Amino acid sequence: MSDLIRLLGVSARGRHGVLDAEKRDGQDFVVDVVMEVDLAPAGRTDELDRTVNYAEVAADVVEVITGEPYDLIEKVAAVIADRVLARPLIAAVEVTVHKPQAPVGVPFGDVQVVVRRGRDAPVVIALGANLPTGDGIAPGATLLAAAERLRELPGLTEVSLSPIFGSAPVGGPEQPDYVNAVATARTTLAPSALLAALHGIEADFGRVREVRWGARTLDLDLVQYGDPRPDAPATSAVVTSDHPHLMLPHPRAHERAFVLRPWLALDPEATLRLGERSVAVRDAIRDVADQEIHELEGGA
Ligand code: PH2
Ligand code: MG
Ligand code: MG
Repeated sequence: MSDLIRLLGVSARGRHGVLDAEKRDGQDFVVDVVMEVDLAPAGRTDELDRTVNYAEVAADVVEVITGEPYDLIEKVAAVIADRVLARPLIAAVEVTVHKPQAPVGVPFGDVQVVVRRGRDAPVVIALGANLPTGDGIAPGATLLAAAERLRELPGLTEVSLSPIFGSAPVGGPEQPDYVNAVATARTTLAPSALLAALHGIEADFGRVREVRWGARTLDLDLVQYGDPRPDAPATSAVVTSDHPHLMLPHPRAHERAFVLRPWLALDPEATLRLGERSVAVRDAIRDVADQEIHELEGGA
């Protein structure tokens, strides 16, 4: 059973409707938003940035009600659902738009449309390791085992793993060379839930978080969530986030050969969202040509 936030009865005047008089005079619209969000992190920490701020969602709803007039409340509901799904902690949403003063022609109580939207998005995950685990698994074998764990993760499908590359460490203290790879997949998980699952796998391989950019047994970074093409539907659209616990797309992926090279090897058409722009990985890679990286013969 999943956790929910229910925001009910947000109301404002809008000008949505097919009739000229509706566009001219306006009427009241009432909106309910039910969001599937894992509330355990907020329950544990009592921190607002671990959950969805319902006041922000309410402000978005009012903006859509009072904004561009549409003919249909179906469209109003769809636009609200898309706005809600842009938030990285939300797995699925149900939006109800009520139009209690609709020109129905006979006495009636209420009319409502309900739209439900989940997620189904392509994702890109970068894998890296440069220390053996406590029980002696070498970094290359760790990457292959981690990819197996990704294949077993509920809500993650179509997992493909790139060849494994060796790379010189970028940044951080002096440390051993890395092995790196990239996995692409599709997911129905919210970005935050996928990230939590990646952290769980890291922990299972003995990852400890001490030195920033220091040596590690396993690093799983969520590089990109969603389809970066501008015309992608909202259920698979790229999610951008400067949330303190979840930066999306990964803020440094575009300047790291150890992400771009394996990604390109897996998908020659790979595209990376950078701010408002979509950049072909095959182009971005030219700017990192100076970084030391080579494909390892026969994988790990
Ligand atoms: N990861 C880092 C820092 N530097 N360098 C290489 N070559 N490969 C990595 O995976 C890597 C790094 C922080 O995650
Ligand atoms: Mg990293
Ligand atoms: Mg990381």
